[in-house]
Amino acid sequence: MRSINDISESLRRGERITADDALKLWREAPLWLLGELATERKEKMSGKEVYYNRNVHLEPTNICLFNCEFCSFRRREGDKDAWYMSLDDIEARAMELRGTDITEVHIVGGVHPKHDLDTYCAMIRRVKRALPHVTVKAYTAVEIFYMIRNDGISIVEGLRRLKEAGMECIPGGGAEIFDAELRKKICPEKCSSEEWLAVHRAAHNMGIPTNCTMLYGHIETLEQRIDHLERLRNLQDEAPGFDAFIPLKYHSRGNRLSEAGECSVEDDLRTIAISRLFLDNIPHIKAYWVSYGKATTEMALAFGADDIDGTIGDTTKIYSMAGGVERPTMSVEELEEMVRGVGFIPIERDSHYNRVERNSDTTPHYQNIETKAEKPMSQPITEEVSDMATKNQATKPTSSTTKSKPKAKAKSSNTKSSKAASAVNRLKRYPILANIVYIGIVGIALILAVYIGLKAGTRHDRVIEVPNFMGMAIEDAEGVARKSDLNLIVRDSIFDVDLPGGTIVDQLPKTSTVRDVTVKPGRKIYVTVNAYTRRMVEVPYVAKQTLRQALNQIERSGLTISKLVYEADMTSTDYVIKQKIGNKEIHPTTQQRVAVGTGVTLHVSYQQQEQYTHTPRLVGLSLQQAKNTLWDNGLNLKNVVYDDSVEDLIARRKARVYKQSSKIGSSQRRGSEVTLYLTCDEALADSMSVIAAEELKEIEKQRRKALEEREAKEEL
Ligand code: V47
Repeated sequence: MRSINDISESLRRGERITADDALKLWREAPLWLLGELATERKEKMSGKEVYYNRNVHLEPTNICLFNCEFCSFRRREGDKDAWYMSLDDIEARAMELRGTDITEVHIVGGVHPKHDLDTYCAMIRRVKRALPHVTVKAYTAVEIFYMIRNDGISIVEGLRRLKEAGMECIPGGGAEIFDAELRKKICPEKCSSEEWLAVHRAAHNMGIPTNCTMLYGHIETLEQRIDHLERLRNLQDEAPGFDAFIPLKYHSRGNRLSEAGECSVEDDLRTIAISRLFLDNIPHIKAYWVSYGKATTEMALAFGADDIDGTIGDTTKIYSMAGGVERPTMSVEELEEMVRGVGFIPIERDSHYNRVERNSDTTPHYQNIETKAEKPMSQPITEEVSDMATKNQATKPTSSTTKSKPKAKAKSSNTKSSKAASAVNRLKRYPILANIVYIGIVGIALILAVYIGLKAGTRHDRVIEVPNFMGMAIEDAEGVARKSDLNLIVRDSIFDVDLPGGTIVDQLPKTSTVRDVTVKPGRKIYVTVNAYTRRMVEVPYVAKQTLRQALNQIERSGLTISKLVYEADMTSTDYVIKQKIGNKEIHPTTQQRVAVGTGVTLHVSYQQQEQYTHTPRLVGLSLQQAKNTLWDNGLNLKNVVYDDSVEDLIARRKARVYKQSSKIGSSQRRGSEVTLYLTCDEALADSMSVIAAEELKEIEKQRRKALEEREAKEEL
């Protein structure tokens, strides 16, 4: 076994360490040495930069089939504090996020018994439909493995479908601890380690980047931690694709491992440092601030972490329910302050570690499109910043030796004037004051640089009001764009039978009735156009599936529902018995191509005792959302009535339901028809929507009460 000295020297030469070396370091190396070695390694890999992003989490449900010992998040169906978001809820949530500056939605939740691959794909599609330019980082390998196995398809095929739906990368959750014996104890129902690794291997081979995690600080041994890291390192050697490793500190409140307690901050810092040193092939180590809290996250940056995750906006409950940060949210300013305070350079990144640069006067989505492909720029390291880093690392006996060149350069420019040089020397005697002055200088220099850069890049500060292209023919719109010095890009096409081909149906940035939306000359305006000809698509065979699966498949293929015809059955409800296009029945062997938007009639089963369904809330939804919701609940659309505010065909696309013919929560025979009333009057739609939401809440309260009473009676 090598000595600590030998291992340190070997690390400094950039060599790989063994599992035994890592174990020795973990047990015996002084904390300051781990900090120094890990910081040196971090700086070799990512310089002085520390990354953060603007993100939210979406946790569609906490109802989970699995019952892991460490989990405080999981609930059973019917539990009082269980939650479940339907596809419409998810889309509505994503719609609320429109206009914010996030670049990533991280979707992860319980493994819900009724979710299949189609549901998971539909969730992503709904999010992408509302937020086309935001990256969806979705589903742990555990969720993915479950849905793929249930659908009886290969991992590659499952990932292909998720990718097609809009999944761009996979988060690192579900890895827990790979050791089979321990896994059996803490999460026996989850997929095995081999299966977890197989999902990530396949993703990497398909070019889908992923993250990886380790849940530590409960009942695992150090050997099991190292074994976990080694399996990750081996996979990364074999099939590179991990972007970041995230050590997840176990939190003990409200779960069945509580007795294990929580590990010390020293253990956290050792874990982060050893991860940085051992995982020499994984570019980033993330200190997830939601798990660590702000103080430990700051320290983690001096132990090799180069990422702190994002703004979050109080959107995840996994940690708060287990005793981590309550209502986790941080502004960009707070995140940046945290990084600067420890002497590093905060960099906003997208989900692929590209640097995001923002101009103050354009919409964020728009900027992201333009910056997405950019690679991270290496930032010159100023003397001020690197000095601050060394000063703040109080545990380090010697200062870092890296990046001496920029230091010398900065020094020579500082000594141009002898007065300035003596002022600098004087300042060096007062380190705190020096830091403040240095920060001031760096701040002013940055503001000046940004100002000068903006001036140079904005063609004499000219701004252009974005024209309203909606409803224009694409040829006319191109003329208008040219005259305005804008660049029109067709981003997508749809097919709407009611509209002439080539009509623009959507644009980004949009115009507004309440303020001028302006951009700089030459900017791209992304438009969606109504296609000239209908695309032909294969009719999928959806019989012998649940109604929900069939609806998802039909939506995915670009077709729509003509009607749901309910037929009595002895054994099942909401199963598709047969499907027709017009009068023609579709069989498994039928190969028929029809135009996009063609309606399919589904014959669906119901058992006598389940012949009634409840009318869902439709008020507040767009026509398409309302149709999907009706079908999902076994109902049909009768008529659509537009009020006077809906002036033309283009406006119809923006209209929302303000009234529904059947009362929310009322009992209806499956297959019944509902008429929808739509308006473009936002205030009307919003106020009716608020009333409808209240009504629904009241109905749900009453239902829960009735259920509890029934359960109480049954118990008696
Ligand atoms: O897999 C669950 C962990 C994970 C507890 O990829 C717990 O960027 C501590 O993976 N104490 C989900 N941890 C979260 C996750 C994640 C988070 C942030 C960023 C990324 C990324 C991924 O949370 C689970 C599990 O390992 N977890 N319960 C608990 N009581």
